[in-house]
Amino acid sequence: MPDHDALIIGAGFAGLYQLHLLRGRGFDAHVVEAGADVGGTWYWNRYPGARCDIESVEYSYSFDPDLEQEWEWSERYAAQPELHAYARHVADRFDLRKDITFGVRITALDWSEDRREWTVTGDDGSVRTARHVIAATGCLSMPSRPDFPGLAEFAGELHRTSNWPSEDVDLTGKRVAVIGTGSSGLQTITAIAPVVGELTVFQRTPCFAVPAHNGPAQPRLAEARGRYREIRKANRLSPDGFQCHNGQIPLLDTDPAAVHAEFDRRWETGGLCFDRSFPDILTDLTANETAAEYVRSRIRAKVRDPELAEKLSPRTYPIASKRMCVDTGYYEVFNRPNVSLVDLTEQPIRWFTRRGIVAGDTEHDLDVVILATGFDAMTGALDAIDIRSGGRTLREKWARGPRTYLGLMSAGFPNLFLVCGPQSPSVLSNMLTSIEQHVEWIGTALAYLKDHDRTRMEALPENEDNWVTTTNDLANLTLMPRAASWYLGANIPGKERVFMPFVGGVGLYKQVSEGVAAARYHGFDLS
Ligand code: NA7
Repeated sequence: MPDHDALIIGAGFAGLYQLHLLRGRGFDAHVVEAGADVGGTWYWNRYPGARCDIESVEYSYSFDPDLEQEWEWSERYAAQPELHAYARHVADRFDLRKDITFGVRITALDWSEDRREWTVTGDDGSVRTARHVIAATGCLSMPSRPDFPGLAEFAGELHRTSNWPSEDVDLTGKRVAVIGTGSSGLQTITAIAPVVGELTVFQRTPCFAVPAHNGPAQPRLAEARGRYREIRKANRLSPDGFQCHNGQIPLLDTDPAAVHAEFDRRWETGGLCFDRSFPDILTDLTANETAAEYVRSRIRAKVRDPELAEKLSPRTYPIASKRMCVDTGYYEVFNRPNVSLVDLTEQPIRWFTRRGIVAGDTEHDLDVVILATGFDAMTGALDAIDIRSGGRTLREKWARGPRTYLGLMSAGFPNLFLVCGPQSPSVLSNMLTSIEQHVEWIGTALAYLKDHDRTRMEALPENEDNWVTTTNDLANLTLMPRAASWYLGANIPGKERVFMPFVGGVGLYKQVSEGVAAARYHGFDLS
């Protein structure tokens, strides 16, 4: 018999719940985690200002009503320390730590068809066997590593938002550069600008940021506690996995004054529901441009220098085709005398020196460089593991883009489950909603196998092909693939450009994936 019924890779929000759920159903499950503590994303990304862009009452577990009632969120949008504390609380409250090995990174998975088990190797040389492996490895967990010439020469401090030191980093009065203006860059820039001496922001592509209007979690938390079941159910059937009013009337059929009023209303409310104002924003370029121009007008109103405002205004991709950011005073930071912007489209980074960065013809003298350059999204963490089955690696199979059935399994790799894998809603949704749905789907599948005396489950190639085609076709109905985004791997040199998440929404996906399970796992081979 293998060492474990299920080995779970990762003790982030997905791995913790997967362990709790499988244990509760009588499985022997064990988690292996590379970090020194639980929390996943919220363990590693502890940079200044790190904060969730979904409200806490929705970015939280729904599986235990007592947990929902007892945990006190302090802010509408929780910051990293609070999210990490929440993960730690969950681990302790459900006594999960005793089944977690910390500080070991899984390097290889090898499937034995004879024994029907995976051999799982860690970077400490440890070897475990398991009937099933569940990759709760996260969608944004493998940092991208841009190859800046001379980076190793730089004599100052170098930090990455994706792996921020646990000890205090003192930036007071220093000359600091931030490279990258996605969510991590924005949050870092906003947090450190008042502290540092000089801040130079290196921007390759400006982002669209909508205001958070963050504040105390109450009274919304108390209101949510009174009707959590209703909220969670609605979230699971919604497009995005959180509460958004999805406008039904196309922007192009709406009077311009009413369009403006609706944008104003959403801007004042704050958060990511801005792009859900009208159903054609993500499908029609003219509608999209109207929304984009609204945000640009807001940027112009916030940034005093018109030239700078223009540089901060995205013009090269449709709004919401790259992940929008949720900010608290980001644009206003550029009115500070100690903050400057380097537009990399005009002055590309040429190389690092001992003293700083040469961009265009200018050398920027720096004490600290912060890389907020993003992730090898969705596939990076799996690609980093040597996953072998039947003489083939998953890396080889996915060389032309990831292929899965429902984002849950990949044909040829039996008993390997992915939590929020490519071709599932994952990063386009509230991750907590999607994580819970996947964890429960996987738990139910393992229970079904056990109850029916089966030891092997594999996605069938023809169903996988159909699902990959379906997800690509759906994406192509929208403007999403028009941006050079990490959704399609465009941020990683050499990565095949394939739109990876399922754009059909959480609710539709739930119906399909649970329908498949109800039809005795249609499209999977169980033996
Ligand atoms: P993102 O959103 O991928 O942002 C990374 C940023 O770094 C983005 O502005 C990139 O520009 C920039 N970047 C990446 N590589 C380079 C190089 N080589 N040179 C200059 N600039 C570069 O990652 P985040 O960590 O901010 O956010 C990830 C998600 O976490 C976010 O979407 C939320 O879901 C939470 P680009 O746009 O590629 O031109």
